[in-house]
Amino acid sequence: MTVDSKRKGKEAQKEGEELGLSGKSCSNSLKKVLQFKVVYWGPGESGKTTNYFRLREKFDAVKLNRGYSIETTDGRTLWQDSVRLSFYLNLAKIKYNVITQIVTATGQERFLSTREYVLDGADGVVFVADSDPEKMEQNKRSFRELSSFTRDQQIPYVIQLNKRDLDEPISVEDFKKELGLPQFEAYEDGTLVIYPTVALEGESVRRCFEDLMVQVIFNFLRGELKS
Ligand SMILES: Nc1nc2c(ncn2[C@@H]2O[C@H](COP(=O)(O)OP(=O)(O)O)[C@@H](O)[C@H]2O)c(=O)[nH]1
Ligand SMILES: [Mg+2]
Repeated sequence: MTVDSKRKGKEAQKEGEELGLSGKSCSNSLKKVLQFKVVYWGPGESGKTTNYFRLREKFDAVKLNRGYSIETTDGRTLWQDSVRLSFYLNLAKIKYNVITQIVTATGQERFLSTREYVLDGADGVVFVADSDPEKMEQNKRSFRELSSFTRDQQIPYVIQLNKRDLDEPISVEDFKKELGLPQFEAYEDGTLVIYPTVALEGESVRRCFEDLMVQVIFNFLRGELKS
């Protein structure tokens, strides 16, 4: 599960621009297996389960399990969705098999304790917010909750502003103001401050996931270098 030498880790950072995620299976050059857990977090009905279904389709060729989802009688997620995706990563001439378990938490108030549990051992988080202006309070509450659970852990995360196809979505500018995020578009490393998506159509779902995975993987490699 680990990257073996510091030398390789350093090269990996230097040659970060060569990094590429691929769903394609590969040959005998496979060297390492990395395992991660990614949580989709956000208020109820923001599109977390939809994200997960779309990802499952996009990585269909290499998915390891079918994923499961338990719903309440009104069709909402009761416990959590889970799927494992397997893909390959080329980094500094090393081929990694990255296996990622993806879980989504229920947004329903009465299951608060299960939401906290879902974050246990998370290597990365995608916060899925709703573009419906009427859902802003819920977005903010859920974001605060996430921050309070992850405050001391420095888990990499990305923020997705979903349902951009709504008739009158909140403007990106207002959304950023409400959440206290910077108004510029991207950070220095190229990741976006927010990822506008239409999960229903799978739009930008994969890019958002991949940008998070790059952070997750580098975070892991940095940890390896220190130890
Ligand atoms: N218009 C629109 N509806 C969406 C989008 N993504 C999800 N939905 C709908 O929002 C509802 C809640 O989605 P779901 O994925 O179950 O939300 P969850 O509670 O966060 O898991 C469903 O009816 C979805 O079809 C989107 O991008 N646009
Ligand atoms: Mg759900």
